Amino acid sequence: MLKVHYFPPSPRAFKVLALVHHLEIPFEPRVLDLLKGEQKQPEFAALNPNMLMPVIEDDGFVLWEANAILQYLAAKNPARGMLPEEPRARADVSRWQFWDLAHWEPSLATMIFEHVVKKLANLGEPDPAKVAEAQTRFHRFAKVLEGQLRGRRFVAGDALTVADFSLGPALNLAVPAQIPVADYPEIRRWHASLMALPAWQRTLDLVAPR
Ligand SMILES: N[C@@H](CCC(=O)N[C@@H](CS)C(=O)NCC(=O)O)C(=O)O
Repeated sequence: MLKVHYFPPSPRAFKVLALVHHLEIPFEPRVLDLLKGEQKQPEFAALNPNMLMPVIEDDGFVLWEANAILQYLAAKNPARGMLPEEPRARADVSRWQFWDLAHWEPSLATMIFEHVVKKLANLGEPDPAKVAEAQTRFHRFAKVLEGQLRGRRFVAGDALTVADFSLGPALNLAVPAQIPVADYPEIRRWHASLMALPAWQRTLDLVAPR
């Protein structure tokens, strides 16, 4: 059975768990507590030498990097259409997943770290200079995503794809991470439609603090 190694509060973990739920893949949850340094244990470092989660194990095949995991799981379940087979449609989805890592995620990760992780891990107050820099970067790229979503239900068109599962999860933390989404009605509309997905709700339930 598919094993998913994850730290519940992480949006990168959410990407994988939400897709696993959406594709209705049975899985064995392997919770890893990053706050206790469990990612540095030799058994986990043997799976991912970067000592970062999420990681999956699929009958002996180990894969890390959340967006690569999304592509793999979607490709294994082609009937669900989460990663189109037509080359241009597929390239469009990949483009948004690469854009996620290069441009979208870094600013969001900084805001999440400064406002959420620091509180969780008792690492002190947010650094105003880092927050300001992340916000400037966020606004630059949020305008691009806002334009892309105008006239489209989802990022790559009217069908849900793994691009949505890459780009959406960090916005689940928009309120506590103080991500300035107020001026982006298309982004808010799109994220609300992701929140309404049964798979999104099941994942929120799974990762909720107990
Ligand atoms: N590019 C990787 C990033 C993975 C990553 O940075 N994971 C973080 C949590 S969100 C982690 O495991 N951190 C543990 C550490 O820094 O020790 C991916 O998308 O999977």
